[in-house]
Amino acid sequence: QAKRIEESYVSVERTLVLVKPDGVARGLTGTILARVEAKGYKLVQLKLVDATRELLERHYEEHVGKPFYEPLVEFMLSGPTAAAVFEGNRVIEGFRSLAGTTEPTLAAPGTIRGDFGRDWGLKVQQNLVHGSDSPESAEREIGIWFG
Ligand code: IDP
Repeated sequence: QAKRIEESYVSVERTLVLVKPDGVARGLTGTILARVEAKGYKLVQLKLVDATRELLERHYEEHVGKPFYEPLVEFMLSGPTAAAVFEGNRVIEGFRSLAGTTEPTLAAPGTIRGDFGRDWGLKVQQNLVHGSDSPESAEREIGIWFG
């Protein structure tokens, strides 16, 4: 464990954070971004985006064909998304820990999804935020949203 901590100590990364349309519509953009900043990560890019189907097809490439794919894309088309890039040591893992598990009903209290999200019936996809899950995904996703 000590070795792992030492090795990861210098892993400065960037991650793509999205405040999804439910978060923007509920007026939680500032609150959510403030939590990420308060944990100590540096905001390096930020914009509000009306995502297109083409952009979302690229972003959610790995989910094409899954039963939740089409409802997810429809949801992501329903309003603007706040797209941000945060930087810091192990920010990819750090943000995902802050976000909480995918299903907001089960996400731990203290996390973004746990504190502000819940199950809205069939709309499991409404879980407020997205965060890249690896350095490779982060590079790919930042390219998609910021060019
Ligand atoms: P993550 O956002 O927690 O990394 P992923 O498995 O990458 O979760 O799924 C991407 C997004 O797809 C989720 O954030 C959620 O919005 C949606 N999603 C995932 N699984 C389901 C599901 O079973 N039903 C509806 N939506 C889902």
